[in-house]
Amino acid sequence: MAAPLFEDDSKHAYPRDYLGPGTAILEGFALQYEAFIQNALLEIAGQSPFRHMTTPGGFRMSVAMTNCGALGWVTDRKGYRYDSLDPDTGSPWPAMPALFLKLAQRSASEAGFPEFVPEGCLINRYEPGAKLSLHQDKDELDFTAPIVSVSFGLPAMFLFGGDQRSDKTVRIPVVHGDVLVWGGPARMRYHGVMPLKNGVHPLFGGHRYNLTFRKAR
Ligand code: MD3
Ligand code: FE
Repeated sequence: MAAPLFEDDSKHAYPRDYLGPGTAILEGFALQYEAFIQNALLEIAGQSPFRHMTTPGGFRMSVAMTNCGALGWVTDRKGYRYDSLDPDTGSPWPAMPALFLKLAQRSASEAGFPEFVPEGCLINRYEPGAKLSLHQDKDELDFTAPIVSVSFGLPAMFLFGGDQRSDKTVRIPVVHGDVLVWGGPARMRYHGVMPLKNGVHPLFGGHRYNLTFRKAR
């Protein structure tokens, strides 16, 4: 870890490529969008409510999900895939708000991916105890595009591994307003989220929200 520029930078300012080539941790980068995003999430969930999907193996996911944009990520007994329709409503997913796209593209540019055009945004809602086991994101057809991850609400501990499930993992604390970008050589790295701890966030209450912007095809 590089020396901090200022005394009180010690908890912040990760150096470039801290987690390896193709990664970027943009601390607080989404803070200026918090009010807009809070409102947008209410509108999106009003059209396509958060739901606990089922894995192909038959397990109920502890994380509740919805999507916005042209393509949404879904899972059920038939498998993982992207779909232009919400299976619960039979309608297209809510449109991606212009500011979501702007935030995603600004983030990707900061991380060295200026061409990024996401087609969908998967929205994960964590309640205390909810977690995401170590996995790779491999349901997209284009691995040259990065994934942009934006976190709001309660803090979480992120697990970041290598290209093999058995590679050692590091823990990265992620808080309200943080943006993480994974592309290029980092795109297929295993990752997960530790069980969420209890708490109350002033804006988002007892939940954590994570938005992942993806180019699906
Ligand atoms: C590292 N969500 O929805 S994205 C997911 O906090 C997911 O809910 C996380 O993992 C969450 O699939 C945050 C983190 C992420 C996404 C893609 C990656 C990390 C990645 C691709 C390669 C390496
Ligand atoms: Fe993932």
